[in-house]
Formats: sequence, structure tokens, C-alpha cells
Amino acid sequence: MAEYQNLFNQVQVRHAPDPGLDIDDPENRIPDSGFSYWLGKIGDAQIGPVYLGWLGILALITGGLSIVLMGLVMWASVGWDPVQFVRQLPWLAVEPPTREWGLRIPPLNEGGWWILCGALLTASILLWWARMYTRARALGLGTHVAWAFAAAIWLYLVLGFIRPVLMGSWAEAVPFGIFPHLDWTAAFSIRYGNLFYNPFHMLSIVFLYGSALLFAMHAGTILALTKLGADREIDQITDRGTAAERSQLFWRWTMGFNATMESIHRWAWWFAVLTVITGGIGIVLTGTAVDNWYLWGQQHGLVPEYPEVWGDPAVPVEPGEVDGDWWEVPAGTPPGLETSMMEGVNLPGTDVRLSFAELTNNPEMGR
Ligand code: 07D
Ligand code: 07D
Repeated sequence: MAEYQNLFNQVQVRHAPDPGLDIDDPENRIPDSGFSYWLGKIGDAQIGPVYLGWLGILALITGGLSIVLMGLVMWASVGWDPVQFVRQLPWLAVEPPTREWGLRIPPLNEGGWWILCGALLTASILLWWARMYTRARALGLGTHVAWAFAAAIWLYLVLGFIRPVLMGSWAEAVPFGIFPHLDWTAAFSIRYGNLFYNPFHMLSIVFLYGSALLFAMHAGTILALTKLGADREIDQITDRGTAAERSQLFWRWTMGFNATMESIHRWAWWFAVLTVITGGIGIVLTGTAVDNWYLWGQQHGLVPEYPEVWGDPAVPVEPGEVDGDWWEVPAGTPPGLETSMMEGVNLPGTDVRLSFAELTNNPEMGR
């Protein structure tokens, strides 16, 4: 009996693995290939052959070395205790050099490891990019994937190399580490006066959210029509009443406009790529052209003026005038805000630790 087939319930055919097109340098292809039932549930069941080549080998060596070095530095930071290494891994870091080193190369234990790991990681990412590019050319493809990857690399290079160089200090760069890089992200936003008022951060969010929306619309449309063969694109070009035509009619009915089978992929490509291009522009401007996005937003009419909501008019407080230690909740804090007041932040690249109480009472931060 005929069975409804779609991406997620393919019949899994078993045959000799298909080696694919003939290539000029077959010695670079690892011939091992086989089938996986479970991978077949979410994609093509055939694994391999993988093309490695010297770009791939060098990328794996440099990338592997950088990750192993990061692991060793983190392990050393817990006195080579294997249990603590595993327990504390998400909180461990390889930190960039401190501010006094500027752009010079410090001893290994004062940020040199960060430079070494970063250089190896960057080499690995660039080699992997070249591999994406050359493999696409070898197969006669366009190089769209490589250029989308290049856009992400732009943001990565801005965060770890271009902006620190423009600012004259490696201390501006992101540490390697799972939670430490989140702390850096939060502290960066606060140090530069709230990234929400950076228009390029706004644009980056537009494209990020837009990517999710487009992905859902496109994937939803095609899945809704796999029973009419929407995934068999070639049959869709010539006939009337096809899945392709219905998908476009659906969107014309519901929103008056439809992307075409081709343009939807351009929409998706551009939204993804613009997320990181606009993001990189936003970061490169921060601290170089604009020192405080909140003040910038005030000057440009972006910052709203809020009405007084807690009765007493806010009393202006001079920086450093807060009573008590930073971990204490300042007198007069509205109920419910105490907990968020308890946490402090380290300013990027400095040893300065500020409480939110200090930050929010700092006129520079716009309150
Ligand atoms: C699903 C594809 C697979 C990729 C994965 C990531 C490593 C790192 C190394 C411990 C979608 C592999 C991770 C190889 C391990 C060491 C030394 C991609 C998919 C599964 N971040 N970030 C994460 C990176 C920045 C931010 C997670 C990298 C900026 C926030 C992971 C970079 C800022 C949150 C991670 C980078 C920032 C995260 C999941 C580089 C601003 C989260 C990532 C090289 C953009 C989330 C605990 C993911 C989280 C998260 C990796 C840069 C902010 C560890 C490699 C500096 C707010 N980031 N990140 O799934 O859970 O991506 O963190 O630029 O909430 Mg990050
Ligand atoms: C990081 C590109 C580089 C990655 C590469 C991958 C490997 C691993 C893996 C083998 C992600 C290399 C891969 C090495 C190999 C395997 C498995 C892309 C990267 C090359 N923000 N924010 C963004 C939101 C706030 C802050 C972008 C939302 C706060 C900073 C994005 C919110 C503060 C930065 C975004 C929010 C803050 C960003 C990232 C909400 C913190 C950036 C886009 C709702 C308190 C980055 C201009 C991206 C940026 C960025 C979203 C809030 C700080 C749109 C939704 C106010 C410092 N934020 N953010 O694709 O570009 O990253 O800013 O609150 O640097 Mg933000």
C-alpha cells in the first residue's frame, strides 16, 4: 500500500555506499563510508566519504591544538585537579592580557596563552573557510555558503581582533570560556552604556528574529506540502497545481505577497548574513566612535523619559556616594529590586568591579 513519505519518515534503502562524483584528487577522500539508521531518521542515512585535503587537515590540527591548549590552561587554573576541572568547566576561562599590556605580547601566564589559543583558533577558522570555498568550486557550486560563513567570521574577528586593535588593547577582547564569555557580553553592554541603544544591535536583532521567523515560515510551508512533493523541486517547475504553486497561493491568500521558490532562499541567506554583518558594525563602533550608547540615544531622541512611578522623586546621587558596601542593597530600593542589586559586574579588561547600585547611580549611565 502506498505510504505517505516525507523528510522524517524516509524509506531507508541499503546498497553499496554512493561515492558521489569523480574528482581529480580521490586520494584526499577518506573512502570509509557506511549507513546509520538513526541519522537516516533526520537526514541522509549514508555517512561519508569525507573529503579532507590539506586545508581540512591543517584546520583540524590548529583547531584541535587551540581547544586542547584552552583545556590545559583551564585545568592548570584549578591546580590540575581533574574532578574540579570537570565540575567547574563552565566557569573556567582563558583570559586576554590585562590593560597595561596594550597590544604587546605578554608572558604566557599573563595573557600569552589567550593570544596563542586565539591565533590557532583564528587560523583554524580561516582554513575551514578556505576549505568551504575550494570544495564548493571543485563541485561547480556557487560560493554562497563560504560567503555566509565569512560574514560570521567578520563578527568573530571584530570581537577578538579588529576592535581590540582599534582600541589599542587586547584587554578589550572576549575571554575563552562558557560563562566567562557571557559575563564579558553583559559587562560590555553596561560599560558602553547599554547596547540596546546601539542601532546596529537593534538591526542585528531584527535579522536574528527575522531569520527565525523566515525559517519557520519556509520550513512550515514545505513540510505542509511534502505530501504533494514540495521537496521534489524539479517536478514543481513545469506543472500547474503543484505543491510549489499552492505554497505561493497560500501566502498570497494570507498576506497578499509571496516569495518565489528561488527568492525565499535569498531572503533566508540575507537575513542570516545581515545578522552578523550589522552586529559586527555595531561592535566595531562601540568604544571607538561611541563611548556610551545610552547618552548617544539621549542625544538622538531614542531614550524615553519615564514618569515617576514610585512616589518619591528620584534623588540624584553622586558616583561613590552610595552608603555601605557594594553588595548591600541601598536604602530606599523598591521591593523586588533587591535581588538584582546584589550582583556586581567586572568591567571588561579591568579589575574594576561595580555593583548595579553603583552603576545605576552613575550619571554617566544615564540615570
Ligand atoms: C547550534 C552550531 C553548533 C555550535 C555549537 C557551539 C564551542 C565553545 C570552547 C569552552 C548556535 C560550540 C561551542 C566550540 C567551546 C570552550 C573554550 C550554533 C550552533 C554547539 N560564542 N553566547 C553560546 C560561542 C559570542 C552569547 C553557546 C563561540 C560573543 C550568549 C556556546 C563564539 C557574544 C549565549 C557559544 C561565541 C556571545 C552564548 C551556544 C565565537 C555575542 C548563550 C552557541 C567563536 C554574540 C549561549 C552558555 C550556539 C550559552 C551561548 C559559543 C561568541 C553571546 C558555548 C564559539 C562574544 C548570550 N556561545 N557569544 O548554540 O548557552 O550557537 O552560553 O565567536 O546564551 Mg557565545
Ligand atoms: C558569535 C559569529 C562568530 C562565530 C563564528 C563561529 C567555532 C566553533 C564548532 C566544531 C552569533 C566559530 C565557531 C569556533 C566550531 C564546532 C561544533 C554569531 C557569532 C565565526 N541581544 N549583544 C548580539 C540580543 C543584550 C551584546 C547579536 C537579544 C544585552 C554584545 C544578536 C537580546 C546585552 C553583543 C543579539 C540581547 C547584550 C551582542 C549576536 C535581548 C547583554 C555582540 C548575533 C532580547 C546584557 C553581538 C551588535 C549573532 C553583536 C550581540 C541579540 C540583549 C550584549 C542579534 C535578542 C543588552 C556585547 N545580540 N545583548 O549571530 O553583534 O551572534 O552586537 O535581550 O557582540 Mg545582544
